[in-house]
Amino acid sequence: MGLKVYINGEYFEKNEAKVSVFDHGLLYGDGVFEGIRSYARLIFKLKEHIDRLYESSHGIMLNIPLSKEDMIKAVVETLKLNQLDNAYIRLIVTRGIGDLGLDPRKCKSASIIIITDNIKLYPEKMYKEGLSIITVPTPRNIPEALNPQIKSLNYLNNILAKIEALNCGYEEALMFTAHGYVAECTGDNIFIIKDNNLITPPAYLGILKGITRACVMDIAKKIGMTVKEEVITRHNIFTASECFLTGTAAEIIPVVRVDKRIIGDGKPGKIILNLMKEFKKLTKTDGVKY
Ligand code: PXG
Repeated sequence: MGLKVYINGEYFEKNEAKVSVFDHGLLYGDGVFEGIRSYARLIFKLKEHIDRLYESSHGIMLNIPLSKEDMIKAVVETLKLNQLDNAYIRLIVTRGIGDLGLDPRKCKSASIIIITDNIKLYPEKMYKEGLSIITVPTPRNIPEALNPQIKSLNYLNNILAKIEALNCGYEEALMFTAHGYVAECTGDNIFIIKDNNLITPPAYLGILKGITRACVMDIAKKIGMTVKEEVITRHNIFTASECFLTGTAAEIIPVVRVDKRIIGDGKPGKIILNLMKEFKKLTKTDGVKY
């Protein structure tokens, strides 16, 4: 028996799980999503992800036809059905089926999709040795036009940046704001460490307010670091003692080279390793059981 996918209250086999070509999620990227993880049958930061999903949908005036409680129940039920212990959960809400025009009023009801699958872990080498990343020319979307705080289905901005990195032989791209400040990577937030300070760009610059980002900031405070949300430049990254990325899929991943410049001593630093250890502990104890 294969994995089942939830679509609007019904379950479909993976191969049969399909959406209409008239769905505005496909036609226009008109929708929102979340990527969530579970660890040993504990859904990590589920409430935070659900809250962000509803904030994103509110941001695009998309009404989700399920209460948050029912959405949580649907996620839990899908995980149970698929008997996944460690899962990657993709929650998608699209504007739904409409006609070929932009008009969202033609879409009578939102479509809700819950995909749960086995998590594909990044190679262990990346965590042990650290990542080499490259800055790219495509700036992050300006928040006045399409705010990156909305986790929308329109990810072309990030995909273009990813392509630029891949074209240069790098797996990850560091993006700037239109004004040239450090923003984030294509699917991860960025942090630097300088002395006992943990510094990350503020959300108002136009980045996704990552849930792993918030979690790492909490851990850092608990271990006595000073946590700052500050505008940072490329220079600040080059002169940092440690640098890392955070995201639901990647968790905490050290960065040891940016634009071929070595950060710190070129190896995952002591503080990062400690944050990774504390984060791992949290994923084992914190979460909604199913
Ligand atoms: N920034 C962006 C632009 C993201 O899309 C994050 C930061 C990290 O946020 P969380 O809440 O996960 O700590 C994300 C999350 C992937 C993938 O395949 C990653 C995300 C979305 C879709 C795919 O790596 N991002």
